[in-house]
Amino acid sequence: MRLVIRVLGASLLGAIAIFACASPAGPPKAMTIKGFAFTPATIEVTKGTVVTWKNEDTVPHTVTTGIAPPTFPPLPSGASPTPFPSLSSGDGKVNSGRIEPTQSFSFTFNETGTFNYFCAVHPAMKATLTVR
Ligand SMILES: [Cu+2]
Repeated sequence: MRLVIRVLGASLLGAIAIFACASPAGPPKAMTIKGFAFTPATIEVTKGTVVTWKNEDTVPHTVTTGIAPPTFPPLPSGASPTPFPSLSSGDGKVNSGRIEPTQSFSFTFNETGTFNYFCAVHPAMKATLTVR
C-alpha cells in the first residue's frame, strides 16, 4: 500500500512538472523605476508573463499604456508646481494609478503586441514592452 501511494505521489509530481513546463509564460519580470526612468526601457516577454515594476524613486510614478500627453515646459526656478496637469489614463489597457515610493505594481500580459507606456505624472518617462 505504501508503495502504491509513493508511485501515485511521484506520478502526480511528474504531471505537475509537465503542466508547469507547458505553460508559455516566461519567468516573472522585475522592472525598476528609478531616476525618473523605466529600466530596462525596452523589454520583450512571452504571453502570460507577470511584469512587476518597483518604484525606487522618492516620488510617485505610474505605468500607463498609450500615447504620452505632450510634456509641459519646465517651470521657472522657484515656481510652484501647481496647478498640476491632470493625469492621463492612457489607452486603458494598463493603468497602475499612483505607485508610491518603495511600492510595486504587477500586471499579467495575456495579450500579444507592443505596449508603449509612460508615467502619467511625468509624461517624458516612456518605455516599450513587447509581448510575443
Ligand atoms: Cu513619474
